[in-house]
Amino acid sequence: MIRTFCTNKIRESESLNGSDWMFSPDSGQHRGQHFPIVVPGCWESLPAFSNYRGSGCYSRLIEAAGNIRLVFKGVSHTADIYLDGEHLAHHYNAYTAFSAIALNVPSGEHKLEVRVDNSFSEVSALHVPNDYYSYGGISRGVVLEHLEDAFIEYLHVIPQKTATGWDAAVTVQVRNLSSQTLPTTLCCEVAGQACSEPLVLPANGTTQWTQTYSFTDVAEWDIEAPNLHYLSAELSDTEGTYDDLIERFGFREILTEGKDLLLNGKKLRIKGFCRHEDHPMFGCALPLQAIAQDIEIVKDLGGNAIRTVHYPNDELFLDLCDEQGILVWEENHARGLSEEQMRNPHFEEQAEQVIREMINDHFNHPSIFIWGILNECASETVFGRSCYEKQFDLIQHLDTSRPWSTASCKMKDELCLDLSTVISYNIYPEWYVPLPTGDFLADLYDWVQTQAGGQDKPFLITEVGAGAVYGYRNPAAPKWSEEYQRQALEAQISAIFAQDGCSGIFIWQLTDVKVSSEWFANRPRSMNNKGVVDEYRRGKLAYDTVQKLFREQPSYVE
Ligand code: ADA
Repeated sequence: MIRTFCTNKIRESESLNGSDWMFSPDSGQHRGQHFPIVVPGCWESLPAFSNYRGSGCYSRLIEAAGNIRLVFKGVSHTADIYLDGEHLAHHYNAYTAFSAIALNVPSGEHKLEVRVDNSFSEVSALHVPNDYYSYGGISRGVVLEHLEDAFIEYLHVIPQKTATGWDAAVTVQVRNLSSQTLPTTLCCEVAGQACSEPLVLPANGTTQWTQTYSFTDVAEWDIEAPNLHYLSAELSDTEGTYDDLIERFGFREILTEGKDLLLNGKKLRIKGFCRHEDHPMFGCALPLQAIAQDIEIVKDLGGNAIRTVHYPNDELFLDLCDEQGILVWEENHARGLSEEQMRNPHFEEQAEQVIREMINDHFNHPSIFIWGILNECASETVFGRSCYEKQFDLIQHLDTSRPWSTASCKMKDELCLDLSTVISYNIYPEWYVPLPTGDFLADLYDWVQTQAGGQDKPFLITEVGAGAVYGYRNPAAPKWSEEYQRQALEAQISAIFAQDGCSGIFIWQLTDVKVSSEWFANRPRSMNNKGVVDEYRRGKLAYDTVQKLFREQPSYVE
């Protein structure tokens, strides 16, 4: 399963998820041996590989004939795909999807091999030892698609409010795999309105078709009523319909207006949580049930938003957020990179590729309300600023319909305020900084208002929190106790909601997560312990406090 709804009724596809895979590591005591392994999953879930960092090969047999496309929703973190020994594709980064195409495959059984590497080295600019764990394996779903000579690569829709209702501006991209020009008919249906047109597809190339549909009476997508609609396209020729693609979207508009963040014209108050894809039993490969549980916890806590720290998430998560009316800050992959790390010769290309793949694949999700980039990277240096500038330009080129931002920890050294449409800060008063949150925040907020490009924009706190080791109770409330975390979160959240001009908060963080043991700072238990629930999703003392403070605040402000 790679989506929560059916994405093809015509195109034949089959899931390659399951237990038909074998894994063989390239190094260590089990080098060269073969182990049965479940896909999706992380190799850390196998007792023999709980601590394995390196490379290895996944393999299985598939039945195929003709043109096929193998879709990988995520391989952590570098993948090379081989069919019967022939190299089909290379992909870097655990957190975005990619595909491999093979043409005219002879009918029969074929060997699929996926070489996977999660090691740290200079060629990996984004997966570095860090305050979260880079797991190994085929960590998201895999699908085998059987294609004809042309197929629909993607459907994008931008909903826009008009004086009489809504417009939906649609783009369809079709790819012709053959070396001949193909006449075809494209039929595209948006929320029940269909339109068809003949197209001539150039040989070995792609064609884009655009159309704006108008609606007078549609159910809007909203936090409280997350109404979804379908968008589908089909390709036909004289012999009939041979390919299709189905997407889902919502009629909703996110705008910034002065200091306000508006959803369908209503001023938002963000009550959010930062969430890593991390679980002690599944690593970063959370099954649908576990993802759904996290979303239920957010809702139970009174939350209305999740920040996907620090990378794009599994699309199953986004599908559930669309269905549940949870707003998502989705960000590209980067955490805390110094200028030196940003000068890695691979950084620019790798980071930009993540942005491209993230936006292209997740374009239609109504839940995504902000694109974020480069969490706590070198936004205080001139070189760092040039990287932010390029990446924000790329975002604007790819999607004109959402605000963009970056979560900064550079306080008054920040050089990139003017580049973001929303000003966002990660702050840790009452934890790393021994100051009351109200004073600390007011001082920072007032400074931002004096800066060119800082004033008159929405302002968000994208991280705040304190560590607590689950079960460590002590009425004297020393640091790391659940009592200390409860007090700190109560003070932090109350002060942030009381700050004029602040559109809301993302608590760091939803759950405790594993950190790389190679990371220089490390932490008690080699875990980041600032979760409101621990890694097994057991609530800490702060749970009820956060719940009360969040539930008191409405999602929309008058
Ligand atoms: C940073 C960072 C997070 C996490 C947090 C913390 O702000 O963005 O990834 O490391 O601090 O726990 O200190």
